[in-house]
Amino acid sequence: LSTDTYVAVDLGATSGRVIVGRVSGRSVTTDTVARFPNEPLSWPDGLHWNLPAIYQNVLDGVRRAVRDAGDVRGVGIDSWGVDYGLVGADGRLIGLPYHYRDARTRGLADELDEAALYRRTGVPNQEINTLTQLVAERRAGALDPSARLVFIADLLAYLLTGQLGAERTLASTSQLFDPAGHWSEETIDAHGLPRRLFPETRRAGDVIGELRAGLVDDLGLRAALPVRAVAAHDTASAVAAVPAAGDDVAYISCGTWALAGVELDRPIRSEASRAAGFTNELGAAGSVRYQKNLTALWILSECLRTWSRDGRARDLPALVRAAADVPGFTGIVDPDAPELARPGDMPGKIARFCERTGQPVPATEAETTRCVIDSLALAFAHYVGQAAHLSGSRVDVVHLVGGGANNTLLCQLTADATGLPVVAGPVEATALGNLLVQALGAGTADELVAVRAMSAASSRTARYEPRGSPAVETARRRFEALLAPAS
Ligand code: LRH
Repeated sequence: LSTDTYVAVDLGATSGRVIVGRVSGRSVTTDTVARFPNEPLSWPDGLHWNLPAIYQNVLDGVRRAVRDAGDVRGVGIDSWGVDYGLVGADGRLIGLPYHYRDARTRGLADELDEAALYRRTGVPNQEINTLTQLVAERRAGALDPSARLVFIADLLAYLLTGQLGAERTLASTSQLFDPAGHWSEETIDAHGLPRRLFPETRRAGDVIGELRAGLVDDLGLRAALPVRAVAAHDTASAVAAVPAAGDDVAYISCGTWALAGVELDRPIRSEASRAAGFTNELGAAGSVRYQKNLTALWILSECLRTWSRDGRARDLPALVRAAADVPGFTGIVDPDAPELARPGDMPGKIARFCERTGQPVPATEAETTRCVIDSLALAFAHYVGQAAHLSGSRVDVVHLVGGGANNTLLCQLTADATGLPVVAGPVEATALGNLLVQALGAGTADELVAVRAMSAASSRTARYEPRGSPAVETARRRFEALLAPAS
């Protein structure tokens, strides 16, 4: 059997990686050739992405991939959603892309007409949305009328190939795209944005272009190398690689963020769905990812960042082990609370949340870690239940993919809280989805089934069975009560 080699560039909001995949017959083997932190820059005018560092890391990774793997068939790039760069009429990048946690959108999402936006785009208001960011820039007079908007993965593809475009799964995170498959012109017009800002869309599987001539030498390539569009939204790539055999599954893609939901044939734009905060984003083969976005492992990274200010580095796996040994379901928080989406003193914010809501306040690092993990498991159970209920879907098993699949405590508690088996893994679902979409196309549902089967055949998963207990039931009710005032 012949083996084809592809390179996946997977850019997450906390770290990036370059992974080589060798695809043969019914399986794929992967090799991570580069891993690098993605640290925002706090500049005088706000919080930005360090795009030059990302670009350099991507080039170094692709160079290493080509050196190690030899004959590479293509490169695919995926990234976190919502953020973008602006490219001027002369083709040059205008400034550095803003980070979605930059404060310029603070409070702004509340001013937008959510009911109308949800009907048009299937995406509820969030400060991080591309639309909110663009409205902030337009109001500040900072939007160049001749600019084009390019999402992060598409921006890297642009820097590598010179070709501009907007891959549809990424565009669907913006709150400017109709999940029927096109930009929402009404939304663009209603917010005073120029239509020319929005480039032509492309689909997973399309060839974007070949690497610029200048890079062919630099990367040690013998011939031109195609860059192919994948499901460029990292979550869409992860969902494409959920190793599910049947339809009755919910997914949780858990990393910096957690996205919990189900895949559907068409969007749900009902009032109840909007009130529950579900987004309708697109999947690799045009399906709808009906999901709730939650701040997730970032809450723990921020805790670690605060604790390690004493000069002693903390180790997350050790903290999770310690968390398993302290009593569970004491103080719990809503991971979707706005203050937990903002940087700075996370342990203090967690303590104040518990205090304000009349709960026991976690006192130690282990207790705070336990509080976060319990809260995530309860949130996952709540939103998996809501996704099933609002979409009328049956859910028999929950697939948890991404970095969270390494967290055994989180996986077991998610099984307990949902009352359903949890299949955890693959950890690198996003990169697998990226590689397999390049290899198999995945423009159709049949191809997507093949992608999932190959992912299942190629990855290690662990199964967690629910352990029914009255304590979980009580905690579930306490979690619902925490959400009640907001909804
Ligand atoms: C997860 C993710 C998520 C959101 C957020 C900004 O990495 O892509 O789906 O879009 O980042």
